[in-house]
Amino acid sequence: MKKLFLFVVTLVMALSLFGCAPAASNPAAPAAKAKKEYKDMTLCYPQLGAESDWRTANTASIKENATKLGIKKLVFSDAQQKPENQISAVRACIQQGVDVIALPPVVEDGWDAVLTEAKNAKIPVIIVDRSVKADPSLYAAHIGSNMELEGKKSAEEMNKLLPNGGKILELSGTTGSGAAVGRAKGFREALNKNIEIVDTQTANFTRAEAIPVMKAFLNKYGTDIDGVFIHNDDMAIGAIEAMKAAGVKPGDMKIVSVDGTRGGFQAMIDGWVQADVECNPLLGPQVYELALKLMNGETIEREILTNETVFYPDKAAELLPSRQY
Ligand code: GYE
Repeated sequence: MKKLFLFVVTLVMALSLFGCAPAASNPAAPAAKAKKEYKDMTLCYPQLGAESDWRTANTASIKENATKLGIKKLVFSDAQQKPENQISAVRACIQQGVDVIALPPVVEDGWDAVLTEAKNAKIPVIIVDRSVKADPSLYAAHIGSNMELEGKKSAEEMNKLLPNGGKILELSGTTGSGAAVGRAKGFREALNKNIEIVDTQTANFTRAEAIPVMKAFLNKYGTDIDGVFIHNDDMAIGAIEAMKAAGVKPGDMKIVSVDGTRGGFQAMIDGWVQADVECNPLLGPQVYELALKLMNGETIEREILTNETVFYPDKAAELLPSRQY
């Protein structure tokens, strides 16, 4: 009887000891959940195109940082500025079950359906660079520039360049893109009343398209134009080519451009561009940092705006060698 009692006591003690150990690593306990690291991350970046030097630098920043941080996989594609291609690329990423989608949307509209699909699949989406017009509950955050502010800064430069007013043209970015819409809006809001925008045309942010658009402008309005607001440096370079061909001299028409690429700096050095409003494409580090936070369910900021400045010809030669794009 005594032996049986001892046996039971020993058994109970052994069981309780045994039972204690696994309790510390109870899988239900939050402390036990391993934090995700960059090496666990598959990120989808359905790039919108390769239309400009800005875009090339943005792509490089995403690719280089994927390697530098050692993420598991980057699913990269190029939609060639076609919204339908970009939507298909997002859909393919949802099917692959990536951890996070970072989307630089070519245009603002048309995202609700595919963003809903991502949400249903529990894949967080970070909107990068340009904005979307979609229900904010459909994406986690936006990282990029304040395009309206860039437009406002551009107008302030044009106001300074044309203190007595004048006639100007606008070479716009892709129709319906957050960058073009925001820049056009901010520009109009801050432009002096004595400056008239006589015409506006898109050249889709490309050098190649800007040449015929500027040529047609010059044919139509002659050289009776005091300035041109150009939504990016690539289009400025194309427009300058058309101006040269038409006999326009640097400074005859004041040019305010956006981005601050090496090409834009060179155009300032050559006297063609009078002010270049910075737009920073090097968003890779911020994208991955935010994506990791989302994978770990951490609280995040919904709107992360890039700090940007304005560059002028007087410092262009000095700064050009240190420009990264
Ligand atoms: O200014 C332009 C590019 O969305 C901010 O897109 C970006 C714009 C940039 O093609 O060069």
